[in-house]
Amino acid sequence: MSLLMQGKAINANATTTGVSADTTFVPSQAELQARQRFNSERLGIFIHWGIYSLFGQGEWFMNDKNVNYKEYAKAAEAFYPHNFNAEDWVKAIKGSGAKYICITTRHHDGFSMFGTKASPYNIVDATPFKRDIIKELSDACHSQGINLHFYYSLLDWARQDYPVGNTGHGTGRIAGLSDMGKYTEFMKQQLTELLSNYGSIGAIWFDGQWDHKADEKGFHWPLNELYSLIHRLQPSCLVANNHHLSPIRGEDIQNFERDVPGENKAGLSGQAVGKLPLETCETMNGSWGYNCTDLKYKSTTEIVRLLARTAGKGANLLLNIGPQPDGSLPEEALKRLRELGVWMKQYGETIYDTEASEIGEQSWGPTTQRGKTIYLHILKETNGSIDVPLKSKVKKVYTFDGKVPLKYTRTKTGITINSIVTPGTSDAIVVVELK
Ligand code: FHN
Repeated sequence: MSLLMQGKAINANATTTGVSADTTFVPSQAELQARQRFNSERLGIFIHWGIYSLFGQGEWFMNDKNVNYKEYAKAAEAFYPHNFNAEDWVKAIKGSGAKYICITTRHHDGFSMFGTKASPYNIVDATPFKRDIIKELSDACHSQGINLHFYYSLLDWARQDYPVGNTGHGTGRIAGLSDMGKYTEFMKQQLTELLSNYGSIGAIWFDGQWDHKADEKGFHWPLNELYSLIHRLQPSCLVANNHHLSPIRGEDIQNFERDVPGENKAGLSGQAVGKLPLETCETMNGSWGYNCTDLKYKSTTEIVRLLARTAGKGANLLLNIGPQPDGSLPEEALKRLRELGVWMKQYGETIYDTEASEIGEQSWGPTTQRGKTIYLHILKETNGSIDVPLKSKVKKVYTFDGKVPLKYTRTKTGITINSIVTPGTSDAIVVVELK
């Protein structure tokens, strides 16, 4: 078990003991269709926004600096994001080619970014801003036609009824006051609100299960109750749980944090890749919540390459932005959204609604496939030719740009494509049509 201070996660053992999963669960037709829709989308934008943005040190500030929850709550009294404009956010995000937005409705700090009757500690009742930004965002998403997902933290550093786990030890909660039954009712009330007051929701994205050890005695995450509530309230709402374990019944998406499925460079994704729709989440710079010292944004080329690599694994990329305390998206993020949009307009056909191809990822780059068309995403310099292992018979090979036919020769294991020019672009795409 390891605590990553930047990855901000406890990596639990690969067991689901301690979790009440419904072993009889069978996904409904609506859910299966929603999985299909999700699986075709390939690009989503993650938003980590809360009162923590005021401190400019990321969403784990409260834990990292051992801030007492009563002191931390004073930030709510100063939260007035006067530049927040949901329509503008959605327009900029849609412009990137993203098909969905996933926003933090309540992160580990326990502050609800929506108007909830379950606790006064929320954006409507506890800030001078008084506006339900989740309502405004959901209205904008529905009117502009982009799917909306809700991030929801299972753990809470501010509530007494949440049993103290691996994190949040310095936030002033008194261990003896925990009451998991009461906390479960609180979560159920909030999830009911989230799925009743904001129209159709594409997915609930849970996080924080790793706060309690998988084999902890006497502790049970009530996942069965939460998942069945979600499926009952909105049958087409998907369930994702970023627990860094293999998915359990009732879940619709397998999540990978900061890693392409099958890789485990960040140390949170050792689980085997399963059959559910896959999603990789990654930051645009290095932080989830707004961090005023983190200006190390990935270049658009790096993002495009990551997108091609995740699509090559049959996964979606959920790319994160941490909005500023004034409610605007950082200029560096907006720039990348615009540039990504230009790329997606031209090359989206090779990404959306594709699957992992029979070729897989090669030394020169990943591959995607739709029907009998395979897209080779050449990301690395080549010496004028590439080897493509392939069992199927080839009809034609050509460049995606300009549809220029390319010569190829048969080899024992597939084909070698000649006269490959690797331009200085993010991704040189070659199309292979199969017979
Ligand atoms: O602790 C969180 C972190 O703040 C952030 O929300 C990421 C996003 O995947 N998930 C958690 C760590 O697993």
